Amino acid sequence: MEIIKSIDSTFAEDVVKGLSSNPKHIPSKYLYDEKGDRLFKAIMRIPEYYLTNSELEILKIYKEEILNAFTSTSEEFLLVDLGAGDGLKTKILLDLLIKKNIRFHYLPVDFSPTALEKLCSELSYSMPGLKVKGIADDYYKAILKLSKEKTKKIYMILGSNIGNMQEQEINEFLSFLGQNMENQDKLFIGFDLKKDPDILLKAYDDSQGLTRSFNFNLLERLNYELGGNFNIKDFKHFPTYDPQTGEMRSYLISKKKQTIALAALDITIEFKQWEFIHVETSKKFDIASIKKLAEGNKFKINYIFNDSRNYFLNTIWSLNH
Ligand code: AVJ
Repeated sequence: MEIIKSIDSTFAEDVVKGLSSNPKHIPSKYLYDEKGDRLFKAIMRIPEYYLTNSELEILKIYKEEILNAFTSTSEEFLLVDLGAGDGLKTKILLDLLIKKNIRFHYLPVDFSPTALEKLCSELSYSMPGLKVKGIADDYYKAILKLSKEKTKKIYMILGSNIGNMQEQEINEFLSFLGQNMENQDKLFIGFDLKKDPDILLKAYDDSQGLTRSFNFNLLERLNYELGGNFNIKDFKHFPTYDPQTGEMRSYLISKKKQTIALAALDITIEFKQWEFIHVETSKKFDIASIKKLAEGNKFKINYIFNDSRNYFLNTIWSLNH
């Protein structure tokens, strides 16, 4: 097992920047510390968080077609899993690749080194023949590093992870990826679709309260890692859906006027009553917006796969020049 780690300690900087902005916000990647990883794993397994089952259905039904679309030769490739998490969905493809004796290396990329370590050691145990190398980094740095390798690459972004970015960031990211891809490379990318807001709101405010704990864990992390004195009872978890932009957004709203100290950074943060921290955006898409993203960033869509409820799409892209 091999894990390449290169994470700089920008957490404190990003927190200070985000909490001194108006509106206050914290990048959602910081939701995933050890407890956050555990909670997200649990969220992925509840039916109200429908995304997992929809994407699993697509992968199970179309795995052969998907692999055929990745490559038509016996040439070795790198399967780069951006935001691999616990690999629940990827394992369906890995199983089939191994069964078909296809030559490839699996490169899970995840911002969370703990999630990555768990995934890599679990895989080296359950799939002993698999060549796996974890990359604990953000997407940009990982792509830049990998662009220097000549081997064909299949980039995967599952789970609608791309929806965590704002529209402009998505475009910046896709254009960056395109510039660092070769004609033979492919992008396998999943999109959560716009749907009944009641379904969306339940997915981001589940009846077991797991999503609530997941979001509140960010305040606990600030307390634990930066000496904060947030009292969770003084905040309210509030998810909301905007049907126009397709953005599902989660806020932590201060129920009262209060001053929070972050002792490790020697700063205080003022909250007015009902002032909020924006902690996550999970954008929802439709076919037209997905086509626009592809075309606007010099990609073409080769394949589109959907689940039976039409909740989710997985698509395969290549460069369009
Ligand atoms: C892992 C980013 C796809 O936005 O749906 C789940 C994270 N947040 N429940 C999402 C998440 C709240 C998830 N992604």
